[in-house]
Amino acid sequence: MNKIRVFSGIQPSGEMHLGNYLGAVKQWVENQGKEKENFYCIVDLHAHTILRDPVELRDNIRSLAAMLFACGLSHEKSTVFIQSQVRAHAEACWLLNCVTPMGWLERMTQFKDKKEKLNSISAALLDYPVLQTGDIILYDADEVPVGEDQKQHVELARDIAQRFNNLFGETFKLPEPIIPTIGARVMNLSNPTSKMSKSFDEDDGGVVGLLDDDSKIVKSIKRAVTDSGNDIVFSDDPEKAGVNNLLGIYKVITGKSSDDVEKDFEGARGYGILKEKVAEVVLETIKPIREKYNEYISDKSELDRLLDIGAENARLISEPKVLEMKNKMGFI
Ligand code: AQP
Repeated sequence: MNKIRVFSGIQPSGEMHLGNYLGAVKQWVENQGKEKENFYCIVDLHAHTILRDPVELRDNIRSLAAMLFACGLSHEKSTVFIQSQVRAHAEACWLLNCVTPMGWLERMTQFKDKKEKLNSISAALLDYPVLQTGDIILYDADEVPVGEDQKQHVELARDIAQRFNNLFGETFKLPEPIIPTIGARVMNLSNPTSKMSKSFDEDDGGVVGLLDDDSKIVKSIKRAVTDSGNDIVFSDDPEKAGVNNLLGIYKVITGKSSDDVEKDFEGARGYGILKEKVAEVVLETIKPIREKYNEYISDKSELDRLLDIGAENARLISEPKVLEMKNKMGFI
């Protein structure tokens, strides 16, 4: 029986944060223990949808690669590679552009959100989900483990794949988004109604970077916005979004049930103890990752060697697929 194939990606658009880790990368590492074929991609072409400084981008790409290996991805259990080193991705994007109606892209929530926050936007920002569709369907991925913010894009990838199949004959599998039940949306600590994000942190304290030092992390968690009450319970009340976020982080890291999490804080007065405990488990999680990161980042040639192995594997699958697309579309 064929193994389930998994594809997911992450942008080198800044330092990896707790949201990326708990919402996505933690699952990727866990997938390696299952009978699955895993492809994890550093989507650097996506990162340039918002113009990047070349020196910074290059550093970010290697730093993210070191971070992914430090989190536990293994070049033996997963294909870990850089998107721009596998040409089929950019080529598939053009071919898929030709079958994607403009209206499908204009209604993407992430495009609308980013458009609001930026002074000028590129055509590539609108096209981001088409490039992402190519990333996924070139590998005939069955599963795409992502945070909740990416669900709409994976659903669009299904629609585009289906449209291509209808127009040119059965070519692609239709992928499924796999969203974790907890940790799927880690919110900004200073603004708990917005998701934690690499590129947008208005007050510079709402995002926990995996490379932040301990004192910065403790300070950010202590300053996390909460409400004026003192009940430490999960709640849908928008007023309690901050407390809910802290409890969610604690829950996904400890692996406890919601009831057990609430029991840990029974009888506590005020949110000080919650913040203290959350800081404690976050630091415990991040410390070993940071130590391994320092090892990977200090050996550039070894890091590049691991990434070359990944790119080679990725080409073996994606190049024949893009040729199949071109043949079916009538190119010679
Ligand atoms: N706050 C979050 N909570 C849970 N999961 C999250 N992810 C991102 N933010 C959160 C998940 O991380 C994976 C990689 O994300 P990405 O780098 O491809 O892009 P993104 O979703 O746009 O993440 P950022 O951090 O907000 O980056 P920028 O600011 O550059 O756009 C995805 O699976 C995502 O769901």
